[in-house]
Amino acid sequence: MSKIKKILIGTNNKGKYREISYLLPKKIKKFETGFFNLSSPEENGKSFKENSYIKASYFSKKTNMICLADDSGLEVDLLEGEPGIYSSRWGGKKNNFNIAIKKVLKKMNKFKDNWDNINSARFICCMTIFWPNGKSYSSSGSVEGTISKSKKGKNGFGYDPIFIPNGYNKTFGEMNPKLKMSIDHRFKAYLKIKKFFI
Ligand code: ITT
Repeated sequence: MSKIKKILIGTNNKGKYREISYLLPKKIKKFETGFFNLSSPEENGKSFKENSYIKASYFSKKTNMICLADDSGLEVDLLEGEPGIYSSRWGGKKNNFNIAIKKVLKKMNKFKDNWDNINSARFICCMTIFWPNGKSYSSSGSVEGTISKSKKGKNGFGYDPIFIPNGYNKTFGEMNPKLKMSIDHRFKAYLKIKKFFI
């Protein structure tokens, strides 16, 4: 199997792009969707896996490059798994995370009495690599944690300021980004596809 030497990172989310590029070996040549002026396809899949496949195949077919796409999100047990695959949409058309975070905290506050009892949540990530010959490979990873009662920290992106991974007392937003990227859902999904690169 020949190793991948250059890849299109199929995301229009800057935070994700930064983290995926950090995970990939330095010597791999990385391309952004912006380089090809591509906007995202409609994500009408029913799972993280389906949506990551939709993105990876779409961007690969548009560019004839091997593409790595990620579909990810936050599942909160008290909210019966919401926002889940709609994590990005909770931020509205402009993907505003202050709005998305407020929505989570507001919904959780409705169940205030249960928050401490049922405070479990997880980030999930599914990555798909799609090759121009139609071959694809998907992997997923997750990280368990709890939801902080208020926003903390300015690092990372998305829901990072309210997610406290199990075993730590800081949110991903407060944590050193390198530490986050060595324990999170994206890192765990990446470990299973690493073999295609090194
Ligand atoms: P692309 O589809 O262009 O990749 P997107 O932001 O729309 O960008 P998703 O549909 O996969 O991507 O939505 C994932 C959302 O889940 C993302 O916008 C964040 O709100 C959240 N999320 C995923 N991983 C996260 C992480 O590591 N830290 C914080 N929030 C994360």
